[in-house]
Parts: sequence; structure tokens; C-alpha cells
Amino acid sequence: MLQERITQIKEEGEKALQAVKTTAELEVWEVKYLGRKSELNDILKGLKDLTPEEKRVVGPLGNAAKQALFTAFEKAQGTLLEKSSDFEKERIDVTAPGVPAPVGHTHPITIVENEIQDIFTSLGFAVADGPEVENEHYNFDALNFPKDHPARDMQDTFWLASLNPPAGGEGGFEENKKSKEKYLPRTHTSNVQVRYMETHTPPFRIIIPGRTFRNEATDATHEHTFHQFECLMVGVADEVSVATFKYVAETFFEQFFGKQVNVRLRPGFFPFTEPSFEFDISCSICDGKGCPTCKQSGWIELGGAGMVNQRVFEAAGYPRGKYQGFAWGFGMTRLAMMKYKISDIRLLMSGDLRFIRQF
Ligand code: FA5
Repeated sequence: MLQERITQIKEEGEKALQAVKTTAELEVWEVKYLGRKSELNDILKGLKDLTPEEKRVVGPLGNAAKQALFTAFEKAQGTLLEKSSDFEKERIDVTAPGVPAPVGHTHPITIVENEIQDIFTSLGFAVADGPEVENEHYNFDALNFPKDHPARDMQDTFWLASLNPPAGGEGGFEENKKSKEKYLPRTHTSNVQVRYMETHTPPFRIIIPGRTFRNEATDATHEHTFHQFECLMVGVADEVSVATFKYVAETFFEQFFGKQVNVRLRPGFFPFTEPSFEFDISCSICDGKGCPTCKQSGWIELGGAGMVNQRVFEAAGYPRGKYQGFAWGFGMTRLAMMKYKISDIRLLMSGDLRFIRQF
């Protein structure tokens, strides 16, 4: 009986296989004739319950049928795969040209930062760095901003709450109302001046490019997050003068813009320089004729500068009167705007790829 059924299953399977046209149909066929729950499998599983004589006959017959069906299945599978469009899709044409992987590129601010670094390193300047989150001392006190003096308000500051870490490492941070140390995202790159001077002895010349933050309303030339670059050159006695400053600034602008740009110095006030200047360049968006970006003035305020106040040297531990130097802090983001004729500063940090891809 069983022998007959096995032969029938084998013949039926072989016949059914001839009607299979797709891989989906083949899968159904495989489950029916070779699957774990197939009739043939059930018969083979039941061998253990047969008498030894029956086993001797049914066993080899069943296994031979299974093997024959499996061989037929593999053959059908091969033929179907060859014909199927999936197989065509997966075929690799090793002679086809490759698809270029999308790659990012340098942000215009970074391009400008790299250019500035190249120019200054060729003039013998080193590049220094400092923290973006700063304490009140280096951002204000050491730079001769008197305590509670309105000069501190010149730079709209994002003050950070002093936080205690969660007890036992779990839960939220709690405000530490007793903390005397006040922290802030630095309002200017001048925070690195005294940090650098504390560990270096003049003469030296450095630039400090970096990100700065101010709590102010944004418009075409003001962002809450922007980039500045500081320049600090200090020498013994009168080695470094206003003339040195003028020469370095002129050389930098000529190389950076590849042409002469109109520069205007106005008297200014910074607690950390004496005398102090405000530094403007002619607006490249309108070539100085007046436009919304320069608020019709023809000039863009680029930065502040001056001779380092002796009180700053003292804060760094230098003896009063021994050294003299100049410092400036220029808006790197504004330089990028002038270089690439970008009329609105907010575009630079907007994350709009249509804008960024133009550089
Ligand atoms: C300062 O930050 C001084 N630390 C500069 C300085 C350094 C003076 C060393 C003397 C010696 P001021 O706040 O003016 O100064 O900012 C300098 C420049 O940063 C501005 O002229 C402008 O180009 C840029 N800047 C300031 N605020 C913004 C802003 N919100 N968005 C974009 N650029 C800004």
C-alpha cells in the first residue's frame, strides 16, 4: 500500500512540476512535495513504526522518491532563475561605469577659515584654539570688563544656568543656585587671549578662529551663532605698534580678496584695548553704493581692534609695561558674506542645501 502511494506521490509531483511557471508556484510545489509537512515526509517519519521487513522496502523507496523529486526541483529552480527578470536584474555587468557615491563638501565658512589660516601661517602666525563654553573670567573679567559695568551688555550674552549632575547618575540636572562660577557660550574669540598668554611668553603672533554666540535679534548681518577670528601679536616694548597692525591688516585683506578693498578705521571702545578702533570695509554686495545689507551706508562693520590694554597683560601675569601688542576680532561670517556676495547672513546657517551646494 505504502509503496504504491510513494510511487503515486513521485509521479504526481513530477507531473505537477511540469506545470510550474513561476518561482512563486515553485515555492508552493516545494512545500507540498518536499516540505516538512508533506505527505512524503510524513511517510518517512512514520518508518520507525513499521516492521523491519516493511522498513527494508519502504525506506529505500521513500528516500529514492524524495531524492528524485529534489533533483527535479533543483533543475526547475535553475531554469526558472535563468528566465526570471530578477536574475537579470541581479546580473552584474562588470564593464558598466560606476555610479559615483554622493560626497559632501566644505561649508563656505570653513573654506574662508582655511584660507585665513593659510594666509596667516604664511606670515608666521600660529593658530590657537579655546573653549566655546567659557567662564566669566576669561570672557569678561580678565579682559578688563569691570564687574556690573554696562560694558558687559555690549555683547548680549546667553548665560548658562549652573547645573548639578543628577544624584546617583539618574534623573534630571538640577540648578545649582549657590554656584558662584558663571558660564556662557563665549561672546567673542577674545576669550582665548588671556588663556593663551598664561602659557606663552612674548614675542608671539597667533590667530584664533572660532564660533561665537550672542543673544540678539537676527537680521541680514546679525546671527545668534556666528564666527569670528581673533588676531593677537605681542612683542617686547615697541616692537609691535599700530603701524604693524595696519601692515598686517592690509596684507591680509589684499591676499584674501585678491584686490584692494576700501578700509575705514573709526575710534571705538573696548575695555581690553587702548586705543581702540572699529574696523569697516566697503560693502561688496553693492560696491559701496548702498543696499539693504549695509543698511544703505556702503560700509560693513567687520570688527574691533586696538593695542592690547596693559591691564589684560597683567591679568595674564605679565609685568606692566614690558610688552606691547595689537589685537583684533573680525567677523569671519561677515568676511564670507563679502567674499561670496551673500546678502543675508542667515543663509549660511540655514542648512538649506540648495544654497550650500553653490560653493
Ligand atoms: C568684539 O567681539 C571684540 N572682541 C573685538 C575685538 C577683539 C576688539 C580684539 C578689540 C580687540 P564686536 O562686538 O564689535 O567686538 O564684534 C566684532 C565683529 O564680530 C563685528 O564687527 C562683526 O563683524 C562680528 N559680529 C558681532 N556680532 C555679530 C552677529 N550677531 N552676527 C554676525 N557677526 C557679528
